[in-house]
Order: sequence, then C-alpha cells, then structure tokens
Amino acid sequence: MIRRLLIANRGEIAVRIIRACKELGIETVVVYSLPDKESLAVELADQAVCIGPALAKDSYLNMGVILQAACSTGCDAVHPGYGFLSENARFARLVQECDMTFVGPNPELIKKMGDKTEARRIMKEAGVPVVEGCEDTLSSFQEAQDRAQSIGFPVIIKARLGGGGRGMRIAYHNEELERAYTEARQEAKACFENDEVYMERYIENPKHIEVQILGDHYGHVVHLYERDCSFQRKNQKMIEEAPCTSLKPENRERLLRQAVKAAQSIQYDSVGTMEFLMDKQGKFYFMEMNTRIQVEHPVTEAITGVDLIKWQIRIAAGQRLSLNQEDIHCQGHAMECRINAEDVAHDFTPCPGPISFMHVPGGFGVRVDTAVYNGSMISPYYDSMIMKLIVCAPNRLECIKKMRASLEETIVSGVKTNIEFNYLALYQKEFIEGSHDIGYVPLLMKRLKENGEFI
Ligand code: MV4
Repeated sequence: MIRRLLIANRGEIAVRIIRACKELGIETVVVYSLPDKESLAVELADQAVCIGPALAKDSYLNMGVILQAACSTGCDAVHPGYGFLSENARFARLVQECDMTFVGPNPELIKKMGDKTEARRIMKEAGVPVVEGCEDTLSSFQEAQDRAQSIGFPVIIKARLGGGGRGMRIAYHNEELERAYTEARQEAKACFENDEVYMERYIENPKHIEVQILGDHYGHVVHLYERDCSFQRKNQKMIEEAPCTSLKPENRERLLRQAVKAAQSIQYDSVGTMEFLMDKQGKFYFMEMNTRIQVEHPVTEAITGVDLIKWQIRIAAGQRLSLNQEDIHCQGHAMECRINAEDVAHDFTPCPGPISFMHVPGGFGVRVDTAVYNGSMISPYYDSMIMKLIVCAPNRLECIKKMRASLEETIVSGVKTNIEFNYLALYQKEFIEGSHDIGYVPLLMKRLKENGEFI
C-alpha cells in the first residue's frame, strides 16, 4: 500500500484527496504556490511544500519542482487531481520513473485517449457508436471540403490533441468552412502545439451524458451509472446530476454496456469517464474519454455510495476492485451546483477577491466541497470555482427542492457569484422537465435579461 502521497493540485480537490488519504491511513504532502500559502489544503495536509509563484506554469504545471518535492519528502505516490497535470502522459511516466505510483491510469492510456482521432478509432473498433466523421486528420483544406461534402453540413472541426471544447469550430455552410478550418488549426496550434484537426458531423442541441468507469489492474471493469452534464456554458459545466432522467431505460442499458465494453477494450485501470452526446432521437455517440477524476464525481458518489477517490488510490496501489457490478446500485437522485466567483451579468467574467463572509448550507443529503473559508482570498490566477454544493434526495423533484433550499441558505460575501443564476435555473420549465440541452444556458441568460435580471 501507499504510505505517503503527494497531491499535485490545489483547492477543493486537494482537500478531498487529503480526506480520503486520512481515512486510508496515508500521509499527505501538498504542494502550493505562493498565493496558496494560507490555503485549507496546506493547513490540513501533514506536510506542505512551496513550489513557486502564482502562475500555474511556474508552480502547479512545473513537473520538475513537483517531482523534486515528492522525492525530497519521501513520497511513494502522486495524485494529480483534475486539470493541471492530471492528463499529462509525460508527467505520469516521470512519476513512475521516480519509482513512485501515479494515481491514475497507465500513462499509455492517457496518451492514447488524449489523441482524439486514436480514441475514435479504438472506440469504433470496439463497436461503440461514434459520430460520422474522418478516421484521420485532415491533410489540406481541399480534403476538408471533400469530407464536408460527403458528411453533409453542419460539420465540426476538432483538434487531434484537443478535448474539453478547445480547438473546435463549427461550420453550418460551405462558406463558413475555410474560416472554421483555419481557426481550429490556429487554436489547436496555440493550445496544444499541434495543428492537426479532424472532422465530424455536428450534432445539434444534444445532451451531454457521461458514464463513470472504474477499472483495476486485473481486467475488472464496472460502471457507476451516468451523469447528465448538459447545463453548461462554453464547455464549463455549471450543474451536473445523476442519473440522467431523459434517458429511456433500454437506451441507458445500452449506453452503460457500451461504456464498460469500451473501457475493457483498452484495459482501463483507474477511474475514468466516457463522454457521449445524445441527440434528440435518443441516439448516443462516443465523444472522448477523460482519464482523470472529474469535478462532478460527488454526484456519482451520492447515488452509488461508492467513494471514488478512495478506490482510485487503492487501485493505483495495486489492490483489486472488490466491487462487482451487481453490488453497485443507483439510489435516488443527486445534483451538483458549481458556485463560481463570477459576474453573471458581465458574461460570467471571473470575480476574484477576498471572501469577507461565508455561510455554507447543511442538513440531510447536503454536501459541500470547498477550500474557501471566512476571510480567504479568491486568487485571479486559478479557476473561479469556490465551492461545490451537492445534494441528494429520493427523486429528482425532491432533489431540485433541496438544492433550492440549500442555495437560499448559502451566503458568499465579498465577491459576485453565480448562486442566484443557479437558483433561477432550478425554477425554469425546461430544467424541471429535464429537457434542457447543451445550448440551454445562453437561452436562459437571454430570458432572464428580458425579465430584468442580470442587466
Ligand atoms: C461535438 C458536439 C456536436 N457534434 N461533436 C464539446 C467538448 C468536447 N468533449 C466535445 N464537444 C462537443 N462535440 C459533434 N460531432 C458538441 C460538443 C459540445 C459543445 C459544442 C459547442 C458548444 C457547447 C458544447 C457543449 C458540450 C458539447
């Protein structure tokens, strides 16, 4: 088993990992940047090592200093959390070369799934439905035109090394294709230092559904049901829930079966997520696989009662996944609201600053994951999420009501937040029906502005 684990992350996920380690009897070392010196994670970990200044590239993305911190404190494992180095195959490999356990999948799998055309090929091979599109990257604009002709508009151009929505452009007509192609390549080059792009038919107004997977080193793979993450804006999820109520039972069964089959086909050996889009006809298509723990993992924990971080660590340490599919049940409904320090009225611009006062809700079925406290500072250098509010109840409507009550109770003073926006969403017809798709947030924003909110 692991004795001492380094957490290469910050904020609420660092705290979440520390808590899991305490329960597992593992000592923790957290790394931090200068502005994070007073953070909750630094307070709660057994040891803390300063790794540099605020800019992520000089601290939380600096592989050299992080590995040095891990070695010099005698760690035998590294947990990357989400974001930062969590899907960096080179980092994972370096951790292993330092004779430490990387808490995540085999680095080869990170690399494979990070290459979106490769992931598409693998999933297609495994018999998982993928959207109509090209199996290879586009070699010229001429090829893009030919492909678009045969696929039919609208099409989407995506970066080979992309994911999470960066390096993507949609073309609704032939006239928009050249620009989409050029811009996608430019953005891909800037973000991923690789300008290779590929093309798919664009699915209009789908739902974003993802399946939580857990696999071990011995070929045992299970799913922990699905999440509906359709309430999002510019690829930033805002409300996530489990299960997805608009999924017909027969489609759910197929989706879950396909996701497990996909994970088995690559011998997936950690926590991971298979991301799908579901169109208006209820057909679903594999989009990409996330080879990390995700922000929204607590909604799955709430409906299954399974501690995903503890299993992620145990599996990395070589333990067998002793959960069988028959033992994993989906009970009730869970929902997460991400509370961000942002100005909703001004295009959701981040709003860093000091938290002068904060009150978090509680009660039966309410969980708050945060690293923010009275008097703490929201730094402009990192993302603006200050807390995750997760509630669970016997059914979706009760869950929505509990979320409303919890949001009413929440107080965050000193910075602007999206609390009220989330609250208003929970009273909208489409949200209550569960019929909202990935295009819903801008629609809701327009409606609220017309009603005199957020102007
Ligand atoms: C798509 C798509 C529609 N059609 N691919 C976004 C993140 C990445 N995981 C894949 N994404 C999408 N891929 C096809 N063929 C729609 C999305 C998408 C999206 C697109 C534009 C604006 C917001 C979006 C939110 C979620 C998914």
